[in-house]
Amino acid sequence: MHANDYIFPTNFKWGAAASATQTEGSANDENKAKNIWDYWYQLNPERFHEGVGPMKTSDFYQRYTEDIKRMKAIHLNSFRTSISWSRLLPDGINVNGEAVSFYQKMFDQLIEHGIEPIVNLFHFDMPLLMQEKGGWESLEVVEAFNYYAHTAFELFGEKIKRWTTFNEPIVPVEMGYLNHYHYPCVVDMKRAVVVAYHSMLASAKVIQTYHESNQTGKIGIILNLTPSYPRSDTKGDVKAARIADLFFNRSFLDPSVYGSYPEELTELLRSYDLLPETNQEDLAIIKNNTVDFLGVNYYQPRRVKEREKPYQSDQILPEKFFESYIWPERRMNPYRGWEIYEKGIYDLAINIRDNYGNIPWYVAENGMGVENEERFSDESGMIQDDYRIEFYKEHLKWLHKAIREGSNCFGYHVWTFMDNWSWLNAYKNRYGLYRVDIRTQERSLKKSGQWFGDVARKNGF
Ligand code: BGP
Repeated sequence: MHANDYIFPTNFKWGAAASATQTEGSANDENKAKNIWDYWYQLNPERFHEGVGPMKTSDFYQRYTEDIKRMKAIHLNSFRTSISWSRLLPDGINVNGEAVSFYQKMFDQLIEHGIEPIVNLFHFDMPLLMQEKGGWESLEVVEAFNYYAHTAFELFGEKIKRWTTFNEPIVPVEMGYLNHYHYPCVVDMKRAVVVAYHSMLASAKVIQTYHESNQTGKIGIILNLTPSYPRSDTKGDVKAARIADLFFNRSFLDPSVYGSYPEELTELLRSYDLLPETNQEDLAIIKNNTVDFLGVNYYQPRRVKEREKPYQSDQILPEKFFESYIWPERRMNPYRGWEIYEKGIYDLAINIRDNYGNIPWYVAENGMGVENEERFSDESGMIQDDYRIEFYKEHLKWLHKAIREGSNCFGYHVWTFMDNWSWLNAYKNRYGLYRVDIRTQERSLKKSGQWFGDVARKNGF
């Protein structure tokens, strides 16, 4: 081995991530009920980039057989996606046989090709029926989610050995209840806290259900951890970063791994009369049902400073306690407008190693979005995305260093396998290893796909 080789542990998972609503399409199938995205698109198509909604996406529901062959062609040994709750249980109770057969066949084909499916239960796609009952604000929905999870375990548990309860539970809280981006477009800290708490309760209940049934796999959660860096080491800046970390990371990380909330967070919420209603029984469920592993999505860090501008809102929102800050050495993704900071992946790995019991974890998403990516195609039509190769390579180097230093990371998943539809951004930011022509649905391998396939085959680079 050369000094510059980056070879990863044996059996390392090299994969890609996706989610049901962003790839399946066939959203209007008569057997599938609406989720909040289908519904919201009907109400406000103009909120979606270029008016493109979740109906068709990349048509994975129809084309999965070919797509799985494409995964195999680039040597992936893992694929993490989600099940659509509103497709599997359109009325919340009775299973949709067509959906069962789709998921069964898709999982079987993955396994036949040596690709492990890692299956997530909730990726932002609340069934409309459940939102009408109050979404995550409602304990009835928490129970309904547990029922859905139980059904999925019974149906697919023999094939699926790694499950996750949620993807990025902060997103529905932040986007849906703090800043008016996602449906139901509420700005209300008190309600946001309830949504966050109930998501954790729902996750713990599902973990309990899993562990108490005859399942033989593992179950975890996927969190988007944003390392929170202070502008300086002054007391004020450090505190600002600590509070941002409490809100955006630790309010999910601590209950997931330790079954309890950081005291400083609880105290802070209490002092503003924002604590949700809890009871001993539910807190015990959270305490006793922690995750077997973590999935971590990493895109960019959070940089903050002590608040300097007067705080305007009459509500107590997280921003009351810090302001974002532009690091002078910041490097931006020139094609999408997010900071690129590769070392962040190392810092979060070391944080998990040192502060979260070195729990097994994997990178569940890491990727570089690019607008108008067609401009980078060569004469043959192949996207020459050297910038993305560079992005992966630099992140993988830091990840490799963390693993060498004892981090218990078992896999790396790019976001995403093929260009897909993304919430309000629709097809604005392209991330795929494969390009998708959204008019013809034709897929073609990008240069980064070729490169990543090589890395997967050699278990490193
Ligand atoms: C993550 C989500 C994904 C995906 C990704 C890229 O937060 O888990 O679902 O959307 O972000 O986001 P975007 O397409 O908005 O750049």
